Amino acid sequence: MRIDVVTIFPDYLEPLNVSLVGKARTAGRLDVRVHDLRDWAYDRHNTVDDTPYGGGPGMVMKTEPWGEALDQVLADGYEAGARLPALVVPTPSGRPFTQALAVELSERPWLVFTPARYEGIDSRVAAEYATRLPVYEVSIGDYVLAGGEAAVLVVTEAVARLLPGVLGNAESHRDDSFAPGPMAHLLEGPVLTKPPQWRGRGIPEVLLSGHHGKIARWRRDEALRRTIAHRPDLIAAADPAAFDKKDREMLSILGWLPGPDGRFGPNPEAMEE
Ligand code: JB8
Repeated sequence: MRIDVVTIFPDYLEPLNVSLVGKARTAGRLDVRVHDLRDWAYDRHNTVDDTPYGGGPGMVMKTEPWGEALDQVLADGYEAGARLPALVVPTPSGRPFTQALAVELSERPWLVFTPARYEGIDSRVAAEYATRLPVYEVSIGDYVLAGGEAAVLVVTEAVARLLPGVLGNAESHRDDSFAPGPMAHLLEGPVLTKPPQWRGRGIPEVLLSGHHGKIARWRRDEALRRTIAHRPDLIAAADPAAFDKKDREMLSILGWLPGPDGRFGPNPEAMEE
């Protein structure tokens, strides 16, 4: 996969040289190019922003530097043999970035990221390139950053670990929370390692038993408990067929029952104070 990033803070993308993404690059699975947007701002001050039409606070990134930068980055990529580019535009008003979208992006050969600063990029830029390329406007969550660079790091890491040959067989994607599979609707429960006693805290007996069936059941119950506590929306949205008899017993203990449509929700009886 090829990734281009156009930014006014190229240094912000240094973490792409480290850890899993850095290794994917040195292993030849990922070709990352970071570009300085100001290289395409031709006035004396390399201006990339201006005041918003219609008034209001803040500044908006100008069309021309982005247009010149993207035309050049796309032309250079094509020249190097890259094909089927997709634009990825981080913005708090984008579609939510999910594991499903990470999988979709990981199947593309070439991603061009356009992280903005200020109040974002003049909307005509995305509209213009959307006539030629797939454009993904994505939000990594319901909070406000000062710019899109951190979102590029997030999306790139989520995508890179899905590329063939990057993770290795030991860490399969099958058991990832949010990936299709048995953990699709569940958060992971607790994880524990040695020493067996730490500051008076031990290890649940079942994990030392060697009984694989009981261990799997314990993990599943703890996953259900954590999901009800932190992300009840995941249980409420899940196809009830995802929950077996033992899951249903645990959900009932946690005060969750199937409603008229079969989906699980909090038992109003059990919800008193
Ligand atoms: C200017 O919160 B965010 C985000 C915030 C931003 C820009 C991009 C993304 C650009 N502010 O995901």
